[in-house]
Amino acid sequence: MSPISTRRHGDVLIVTSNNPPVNALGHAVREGLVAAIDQADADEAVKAVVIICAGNTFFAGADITEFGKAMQMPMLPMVVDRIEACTKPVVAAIHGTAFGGGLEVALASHYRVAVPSAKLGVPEVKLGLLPGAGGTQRLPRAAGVQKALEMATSGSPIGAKEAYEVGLVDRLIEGDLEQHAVAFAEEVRDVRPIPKTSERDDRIDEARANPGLFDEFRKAQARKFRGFDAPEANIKAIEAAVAKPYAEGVQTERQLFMQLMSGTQAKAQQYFFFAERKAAKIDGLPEETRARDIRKVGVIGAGTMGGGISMNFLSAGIPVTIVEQQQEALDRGTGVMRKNYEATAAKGRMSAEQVDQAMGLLTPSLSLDDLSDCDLIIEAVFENMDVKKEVFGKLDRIAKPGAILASNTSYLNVDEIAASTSRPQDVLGLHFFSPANIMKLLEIVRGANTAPDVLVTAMGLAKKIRKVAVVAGVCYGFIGNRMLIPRQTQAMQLLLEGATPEQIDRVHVEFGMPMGPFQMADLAGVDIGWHRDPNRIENIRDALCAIDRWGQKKGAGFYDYDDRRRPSPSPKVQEIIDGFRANAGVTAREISDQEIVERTLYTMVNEGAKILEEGMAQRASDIDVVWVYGYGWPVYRGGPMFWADTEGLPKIVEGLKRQQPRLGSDFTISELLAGKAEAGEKLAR
Ligand code: 3H9
Repeated sequence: MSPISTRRHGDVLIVTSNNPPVNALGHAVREGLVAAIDQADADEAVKAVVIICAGNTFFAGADITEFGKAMQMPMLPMVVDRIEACTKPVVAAIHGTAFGGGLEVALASHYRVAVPSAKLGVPEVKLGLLPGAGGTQRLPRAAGVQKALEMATSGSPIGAKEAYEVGLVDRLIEGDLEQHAVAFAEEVRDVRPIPKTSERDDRIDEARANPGLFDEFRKAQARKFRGFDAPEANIKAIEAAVAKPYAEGVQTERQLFMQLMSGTQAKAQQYFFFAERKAAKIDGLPEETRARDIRKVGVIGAGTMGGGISMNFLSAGIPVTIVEQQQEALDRGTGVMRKNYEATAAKGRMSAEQVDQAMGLLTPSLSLDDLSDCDLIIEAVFENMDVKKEVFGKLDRIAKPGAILASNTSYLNVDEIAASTSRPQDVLGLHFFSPANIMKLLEIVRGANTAPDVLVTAMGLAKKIRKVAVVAGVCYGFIGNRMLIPRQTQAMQLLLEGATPEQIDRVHVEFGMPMGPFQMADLAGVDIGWHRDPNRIENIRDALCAIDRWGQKKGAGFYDYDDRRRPSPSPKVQEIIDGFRANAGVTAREISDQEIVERTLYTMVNEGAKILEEGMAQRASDIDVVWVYGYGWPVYRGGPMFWADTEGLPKIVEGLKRQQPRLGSDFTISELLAGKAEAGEKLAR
């Protein structure tokens, strides 16, 4: 049965799409839309058309699952042109998310009405693409060039109210959408000529009067777009809308679309779209598993981590009791939380009332006993097994039956922590990344005894607090930090052999990481995990910490910093490195950028493969989600596992073998990786 149905209301033809879950514009939908418009044209009794969608949303875009397969006619550009060519006025009635191809359908319609909660956007750039069904040509004509540039290059949607203000939506509808859309269609049924977005030039003329617009936009966004192909292609296509007649602009759009579609970046970004959604699925749980009710959360520790974790729940409207040992630390912690909220408000992203509302849900306390009514308790205390065990032992006595007990440990054994309670089935790891109120990633650490409903609850809660969660098994450092270890080890070793912090960081930044290992150490704090004994100097890091070079916060770390926190290479650090090299009897040699890639990135891939082979990640794509959201791995490279596939697994294995003598006696090549390379298989696909 076709997902498109038609019925008449007076002289208006109502065309309804019913293609759950998101009314993607798959083949049957496209075919049905063309047939419906043909029907409207052929039937004299029809004077106007309303296109509307059943379910949660207006068309959320082209059907991404069809990408890369043989194209089936009619293609979307033909469908939208057919809609615009209809001889009866067509009204798009929008609710939910009119995204990508969906917005292109709406733009080709002659009028657009929307409910106030609707969102309109062109997220193609996030899939490494551009709106390829006339969107780059019609959007600037309807919304103006500046707005079109912003929407197309960010992929972020705008709300219906803003869409109305910029001229993208003709009327906001309160009440029943279909009923009002039909009434609107009746109002405009006789208006001639029928307004076609492709024929509008008023907004284009505005832009022509401002020729510097595109280069200014490029310059202002250069940092954000670094490494990505799609934003520039979007800009070029919109530039063509201004510089060329409509039909030629469409051709430019087509060429750029095909170029992007055949590139690796689009494949990586589309892979990642599904990777992110797959991560939410937990393998091996009984289907009937239901989540526990979480109405109140307890957080132990009001430091940076505990405060950040608490803010997630407060922002989602969930009350939090936060516990510290000393009044002063408690006051400091809650003060920082309020300040963070106020900073968000100052940027206009929150109102003063919302700040008060969120903080109003917070109960500061000095006693763990106050956590007895919490449904979930998250411990964010000092990273030390004895301390954690003591806390969990106490919680076991205090927490109500069925409460979930979580540790925010970054490395420690969650099973050992669970064993200090009488209810290991209620215990799991919830590893937030710093700053915890901002970073999207959450590692859910599944202990040997963690109950299925505890996992399901954690996954549901992650969605509620707008995190992307990935399930990890119990191993040192879980997924993300475990893979960081070989990278850090090799980066330090490379310093001894002759590379500089600047060279290693540059290779990582050129690869697309937001920063390299030493820039990251300086930002996070070189002293994290340091033994705090300035007389015990066993490695380069100890030496830096001993002289107070703790990173940006001290104005010096692996780099020197000026008063505006701009880094420069440090002669002092080089002296320290040279000293360690001399002591180790190593002669400095020229290190190639490729060697840095092989020793710091290939070894990460190898560790990822071991994580997979040990079952510590459910799937390769989960590892990629961790690295993109937790550490800024460039999404246009898909993540370390996807990237390894694009490099070619045999090349990775060869590189590792070549470097093996330098990788330390503990280093072994993952059997899974070697096996897949040998068999011509891939890790992530
Ligand atoms: C495009 O339009 C190109 C054109 O310009 C040119 C063509 C020539 N296709 O996210 P959710 C699935 S490019 C296929 O969990 P939510 C999704 O995988 C497209 N499937 O729900 C999931 O499946 P499952 C431009 C899709 O409520 C299920 O739907 N459009 C598509 O949190 C539910 O998704 C976009 O990029 C799709 N287009 O969010 C929009 N979209 O249940 C992409 C979703 O098996 N989509 N699915 O895991 C979104 O942003 C969100 O899905 C949306 C709903 C906001 C719509």
